[in-house]
Amino acid sequence: MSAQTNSYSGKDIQVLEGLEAVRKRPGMYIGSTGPKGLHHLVYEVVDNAVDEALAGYCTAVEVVIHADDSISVTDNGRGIPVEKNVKLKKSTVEVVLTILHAGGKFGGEGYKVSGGLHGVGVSVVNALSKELRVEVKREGSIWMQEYERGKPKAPLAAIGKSKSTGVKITFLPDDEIFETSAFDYDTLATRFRETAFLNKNLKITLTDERELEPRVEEFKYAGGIVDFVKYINENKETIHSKPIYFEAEGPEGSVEVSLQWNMGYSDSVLAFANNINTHEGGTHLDGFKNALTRTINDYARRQGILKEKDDNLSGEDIREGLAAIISVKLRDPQFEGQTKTKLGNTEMRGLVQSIVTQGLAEYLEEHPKPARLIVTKSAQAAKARAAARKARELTRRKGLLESSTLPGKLADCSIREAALTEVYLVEGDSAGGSAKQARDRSFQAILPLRGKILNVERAGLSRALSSEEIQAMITAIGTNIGEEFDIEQARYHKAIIMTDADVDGAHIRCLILTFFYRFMPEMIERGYIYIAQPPLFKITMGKKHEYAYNDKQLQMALARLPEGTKYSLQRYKGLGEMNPEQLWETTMDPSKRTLLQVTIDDALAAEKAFTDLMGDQVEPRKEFIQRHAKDVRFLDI
Ligand code: 0RA
Repeated sequence: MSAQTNSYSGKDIQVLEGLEAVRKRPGMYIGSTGPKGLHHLVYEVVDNAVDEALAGYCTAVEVVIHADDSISVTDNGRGIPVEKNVKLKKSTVEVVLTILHAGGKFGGEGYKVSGGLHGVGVSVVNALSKELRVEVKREGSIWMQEYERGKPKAPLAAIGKSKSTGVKITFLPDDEIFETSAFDYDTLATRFRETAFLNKNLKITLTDERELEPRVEEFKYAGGIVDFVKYINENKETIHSKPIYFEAEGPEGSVEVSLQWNMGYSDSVLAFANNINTHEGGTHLDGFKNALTRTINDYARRQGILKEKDDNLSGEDIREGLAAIISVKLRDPQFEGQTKTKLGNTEMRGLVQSIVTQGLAEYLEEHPKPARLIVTKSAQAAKARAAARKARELTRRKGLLESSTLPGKLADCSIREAALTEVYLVEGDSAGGSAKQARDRSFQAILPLRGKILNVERAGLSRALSSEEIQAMITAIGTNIGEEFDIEQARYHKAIIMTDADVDGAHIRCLILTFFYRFMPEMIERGYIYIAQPPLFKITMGKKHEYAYNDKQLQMALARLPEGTKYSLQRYKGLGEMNPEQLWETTMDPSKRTLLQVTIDDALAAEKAFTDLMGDQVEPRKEFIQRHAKDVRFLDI
């Protein structure tokens, strides 16, 4: 991205709204006050730094999760202007941090929304933080100001000298606002990895100081979205060794596309607009799909691989096994759709379509070997799809997927109102048995799943459907799948995955998430999928007891004990070790339990972890186990 040369001063900031509204209705600004909203605070600040990178001024962003779950974000951008805003009689820094939408980037210059749920601005983060400290390096000095729940403690003041520029924002989310304070390392890492892929050469580091030994990861990709595609196809057998890449810039904005086919059955086509993952698609994705289908069919006919009498290959067949990233940047993105993640700008359809048509046609001409493989694979996919359709019709005729024949293993609940009910997908029959005894049968259903359910990624659709466990899940949930999927038929609005806290459990959780991601993505998009959080430890002190859900909680609980107190410690290796009362009390009672709501990004990460595990290579499997080493200590070796 080329640097913008316009200068900027305090008076340009427009004044829109105060912060009271944000504290009153936080959900309106950050979506929720649960874990999702909590993490959005970090994204909002990081996205401001990424905006600086997009404008050509920032090369590095550092994110630190501190021991108390406060967050620091440091960048080396231009810094926030420090001079007094004449009208408002305060520094521009204070204006940016206390007035809604005062990002100062609405002049029509640059790409203004790089991300953030609603691109609401750092003032929202300030409003929802118990404490916030901003440090700005600019004009030769270091400037500092502190806030409490959005209110400045004192005006901006110089506290030292510096020749460089940049911003450091440290904030502690307000526990009066948020239901939870714990940041999830993997959620943040996944997001920053994605941001780094989308912004070639931008370095993002993530440090977790909550561990005894701080964990640090650096995300920086010289290949940008080409590296993203390689990452998706890592550990998969690919059809051509190098991802295809093309880019173009026009008055409409800029487009980058990278794609590579693998030997698998499913596609991973991700479209972004100004770094926002447009889950609902939109004009850029339409343009891509149109061009892909047309270009491959044209080529297949010209080469005589498709005969005159043959039907065209369908888009779906062509996209089988395709990993692709489409990233567009535009000045005034219009986000539409239920979750505001569908790009509406019509000019993008034509731009993407013409670039992909031209780039792909050229690639096919110049690379006849992979070109032929790609077309042959699509033709095979078409055949397999026809066979799968037949298999599905057969299965349906047998009534296997109808909700009228609920699986025998399902212990259903008595209430029929889906919005009020939940189903626990439980690993293993013994834990399933405990869960059945523990549950509140009026609204909680239990479906025990035996061992490892079928690998839906590798098995084609028709084989997956012949798995008893998969059939049980589909019929219990009631929505059907694929083209027949109907969210209105969902029998529960919560499907809660409950697995052991060990490597096998993590593996099975990945499998179930992959299943939802591939067969029922809308269940995830609607927020219907959750992960149960069983405790890892029970601390018993005489007649009293307490549970700990992670190492940190255990340490804190032990530290709280009065000196000399005798206690015993039980480590849970699996759900089966808890009796029904314990299971209810710790994991199933809605008034006490914590559930993690699954996002599409989580599912994507799960699928990735999953292919790593299932691949033929040993290295990624070893890595997964090392990453889950905490759980591995429970393995009986
Ligand atoms: C207002 C105006 C300008 C930059 C920023 C705000 C800014 C905000 C944040 C938040 C985190 N890091 C940031 N870096 C910059 C433009 C400054 C100019 O024109 O010099």
